[in-house]
Amino acid sequence: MGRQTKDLMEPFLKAGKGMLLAYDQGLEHGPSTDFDTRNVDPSYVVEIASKAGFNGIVLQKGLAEKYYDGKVPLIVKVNGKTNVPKGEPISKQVCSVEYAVSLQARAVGYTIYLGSAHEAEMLAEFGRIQEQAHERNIAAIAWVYPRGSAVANDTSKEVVSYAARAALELGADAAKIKYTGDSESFSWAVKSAGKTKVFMSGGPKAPTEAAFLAQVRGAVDAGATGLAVGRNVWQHRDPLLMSNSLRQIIFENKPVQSVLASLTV
Ligand code: FBP
Repeated sequence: MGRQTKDLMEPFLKAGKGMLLAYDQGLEHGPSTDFDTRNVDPSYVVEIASKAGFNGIVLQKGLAEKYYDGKVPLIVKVNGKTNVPKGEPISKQVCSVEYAVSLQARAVGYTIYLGSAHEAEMLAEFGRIQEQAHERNIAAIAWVYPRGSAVANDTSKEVVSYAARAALELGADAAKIKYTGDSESFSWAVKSAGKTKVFMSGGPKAPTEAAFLAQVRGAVDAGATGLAVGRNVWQHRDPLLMSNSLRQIIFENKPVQSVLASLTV
């Protein structure tokens, strides 16, 4: 029996599954890349989280300070970067675990660019943050995104499963990883993550609703705990309807076809 007996992801789960709403893209990509006049307003997205039944919301500390309404459990991203610098990616700590806790965070989130020339710095920083989070009884969630000139294909089975395993080895309670493109290969990533819970990362808005729902279905079939999604929800013409479809797959185990039918009515 290991030292960790309590499931720190419990606040973010319902019957073992979870759906998290990510809204840190304003820092990561800039407002002109991802936002329109509706979703540029943080209140719009914060409201989606509770109205659409999300199990958690991911915010940087600035948004958490000014917009978090306490209605769904909070994950504060404690590192971040803009996309202005080019070259090997690095994302450093911008918020302490202590400060995240003071904002009511039940988990902290940290991005590791696996394969970057700066990987070692992020691994060391996450190591410290994970210990501080566990000392305060909150979860440490790792976004593990293979990236940099050493990474040829960031969605291959080998690379994504390495990301998942790295999260387990580093003590993350949950890993947010990219979909590999099919359920069978994603199931190897889920197995590689062991007791670390796997959340599929949403990615840019998919070309069709059917395409995105099929990815989510594939991830759930592979044993993922759920989904951490941003753009495919708050860029959707009707975010509540889209979230309802996602809930049907994640919590009710419905097939894509029946979910699609309710999405197009
Ligand atoms: P999306 O569902 O919009 O992809 O959000 C998930 C996320 O991990 C965000 O938390 C983060 O801002 C973004 O993706 C990072 O995207 P990228 O891989 O383009 O840097």
